[in-house]
Amino acid sequence: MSYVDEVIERVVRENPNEPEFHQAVKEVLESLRVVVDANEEKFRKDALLERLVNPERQFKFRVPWVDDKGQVQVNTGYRVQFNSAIGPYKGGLRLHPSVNLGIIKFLGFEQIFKNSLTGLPIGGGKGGSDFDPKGKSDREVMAFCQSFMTELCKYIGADTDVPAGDIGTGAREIGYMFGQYKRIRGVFEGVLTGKGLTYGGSLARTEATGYGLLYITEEMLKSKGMSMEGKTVVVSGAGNVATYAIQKAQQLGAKVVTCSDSTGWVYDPDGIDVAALKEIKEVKRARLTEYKNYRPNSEYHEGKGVWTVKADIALPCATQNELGIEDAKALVANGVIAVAEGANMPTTMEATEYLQKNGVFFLPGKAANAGGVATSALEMSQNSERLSWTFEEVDSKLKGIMVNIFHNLDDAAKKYGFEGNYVVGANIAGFEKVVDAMNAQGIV
Ligand code: NDP
Ligand code: 2IT
Repeated sequence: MSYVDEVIERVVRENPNEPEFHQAVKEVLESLRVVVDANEEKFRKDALLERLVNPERQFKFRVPWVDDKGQVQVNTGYRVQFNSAIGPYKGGLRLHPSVNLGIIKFLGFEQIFKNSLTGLPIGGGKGGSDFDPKGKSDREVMAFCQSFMTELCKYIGADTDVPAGDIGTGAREIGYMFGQYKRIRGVFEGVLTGKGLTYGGSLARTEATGYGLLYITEEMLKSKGMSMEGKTVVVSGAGNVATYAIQKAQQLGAKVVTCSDSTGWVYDPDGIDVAALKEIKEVKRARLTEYKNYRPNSEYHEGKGVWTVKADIALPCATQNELGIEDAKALVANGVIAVAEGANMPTTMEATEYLQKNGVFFLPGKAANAGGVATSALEMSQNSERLSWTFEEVDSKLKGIMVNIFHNLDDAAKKYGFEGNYVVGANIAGFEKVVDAMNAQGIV
């Protein structure tokens, strides 16, 4: 049996009930086959792949907090410190009822390669909790965040592990967590990114993931003699990534006709109104059912459906495995040109293969959504030098990073004989730097 197959089998056996983690490992290792086969003897002897798929350490902890009725609630917190070969652990904190260890491990594993692709010195990590911020008062969210950080603060620090936002963790949650960290540890340092602008946050971090997604998509289209100008776009999600992806797509001259949340989706033939979306989601924290009040010409539908709308470009920006084989078939039948992942692993493996086989340009999340964590690393730099850069400075660095990522994965795909396969390109390009650093640092 090949080394890759052996390690995949072992991961499945040793990590039962973690299907998302299996999926992420399979996708990466399958596309590394060509590199692993060429170095099989050395990699085997060093157990390189076994070390890569085992987190350096992981924490699971109790998070008790008191709700507004005086009732004690108990959630579970996680932080997985996956790989620190190229820098301190870096990755978001997800707050969503679906969170479990397997989900955090899949996200942490992806983060290793994503962070490597940014070209910045950040290792891979991820954390979160099964706490659901939806429907909670600000005080309840604060109580949860303080309890969560009371435990998490033992394991993180500006030079060891720097968490940030993800699903359910935005500016409000980061603020409460930062306050509690400072209170307990007594240090004002860049221990979290995505902070508010008045206490060490970076301009353009809020926009970075969505903007970065469009910068890399535009660069890919440019390499094919095309651009976003005049394209019709379907987006899923209505959170941080989706909102700023829609905004930048519109700035580049495209028309975005959909967005979605966990209960339904909107079709707006005149193009999504970003100001309305922000008011509904960021200010009122309400459902997309409200969108019709702002845009009477739009339609609201319950359930899933954005991938059935005819479009040139599809940008999944909500959550994992939200774009399956039937969705891929619908997109292809409607003539989609490109799919770029704003979310982490939103496309199933079967759907990815179907899109690629049908000539759709496919940009995987670990490259396409790397603008968020890249800008987090820029926030760390600003915190270290105790300065803040202008919006234009950060945005132009972000753009440069995304353009570079595209060419790195395009070149890696070509070098190994997989021209146009950006999944293989991204995994190999991300892997090469991490492996070089792991080899240099000995068996650790
Ligand atoms: P938000 O919490 O801001 O928004 C998430 C959006 O997706 C919401 O509209 C939410 O619906 C919807 N959603 C979440 N879970 C589900 C689900 N199970 N089924 C259907 N819809 C769902 O998160 P972000 O925008 O930050 O994150 C979106 C994706 O992007 C995630 O995969 C995240 O890991 C990834 N990502 C985020 C980065 C960042 O900087 N924030 C960086 C790189 C990747 P509702 O409004 O109903 O809650
Ligand atoms: O998935 C991701 O890259 C993020 N949620 C952002 C991580 C970060 O450290 O900014």
